[in-house]
Amino acid sequence: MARNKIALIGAGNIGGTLAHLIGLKELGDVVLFDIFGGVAAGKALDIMQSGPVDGFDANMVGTSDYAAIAGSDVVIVTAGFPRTPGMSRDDLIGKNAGVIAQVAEGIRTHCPDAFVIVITNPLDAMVWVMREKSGLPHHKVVGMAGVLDSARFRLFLAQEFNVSVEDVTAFVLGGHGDTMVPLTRYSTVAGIPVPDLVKMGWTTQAKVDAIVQRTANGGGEIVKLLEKGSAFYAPAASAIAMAESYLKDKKRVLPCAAWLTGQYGIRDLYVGVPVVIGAGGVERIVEIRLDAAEKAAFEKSCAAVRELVEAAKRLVG
Ligand code: PYR
Repeated sequence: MARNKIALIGAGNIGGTLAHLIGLKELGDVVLFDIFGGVAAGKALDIMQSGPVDGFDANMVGTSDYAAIAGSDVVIVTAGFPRTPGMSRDDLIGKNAGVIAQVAEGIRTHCPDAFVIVITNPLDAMVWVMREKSGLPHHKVVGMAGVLDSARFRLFLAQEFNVSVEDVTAFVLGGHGDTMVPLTRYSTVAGIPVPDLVKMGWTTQAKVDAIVQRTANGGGEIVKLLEKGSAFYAPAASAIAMAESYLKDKKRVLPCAAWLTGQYGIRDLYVGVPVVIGAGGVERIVEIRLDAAEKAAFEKSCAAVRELVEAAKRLVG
């Protein structure tokens, strides 16, 4: 059986980490694309040379020629500019909308059957640009944000409760921005919802509120620390979880920016919700019941995403 082919558009920090994880997990062969073809080729060769040590077989090439992504099963897009301290993700729209439109053209031409995962910010609006300009079906184009945001939420909860991250599940809905909605009611330690843990005296509501706030600022906290660039290890790991679920038809339930057609009362918008990812792409949108406050927060987040999509339309529409 031939190996899967995975194209990574952008050979920066996330692109390189993605390629390394793909090797370590033996998910397939990699084409690392970047306008700086030498950087892409250098990283591809370097990572491939770690194969004999780590015990993986993968062919990895770097290129600045879109033709090399032909026939890819999965494309993960990180091309574009990252934030610098003081910037919000939304501030990137002017720079990144045009970049994503160009990448979408390359995907439309060379691998229109791929499953496409967008990581570039501002995330939800960039997924919209990718879908519009690539012409791929909506269920084959998604955004990586919810897995990352809930990983951050899980970590902070695990630290607060002094338990393994493995036993913490967490749920984050909405856009990948300041308005994201971490849902404590659907976040658990070994199945026990966080509000019950507050009642059990494991923590206080004030501490949970602070964790929710830290989760929403999770990307910004790292941008401030790095001073140059934004997070890359956790974003790459999150996108790999999505790619693996697609390639292995695992049907994992993962929060992703997915196209809503009336679910949650929202129509024609890419925004973060739980979905099932399998060989069919986004196979199902999971619609959970929200209380009035959660619904209001989700709708506020959707309104913020819609504004960004309108701005993207003016730029590349
Ligand atoms: C984040 O760290 O949240 C990004 O969006 C990269």
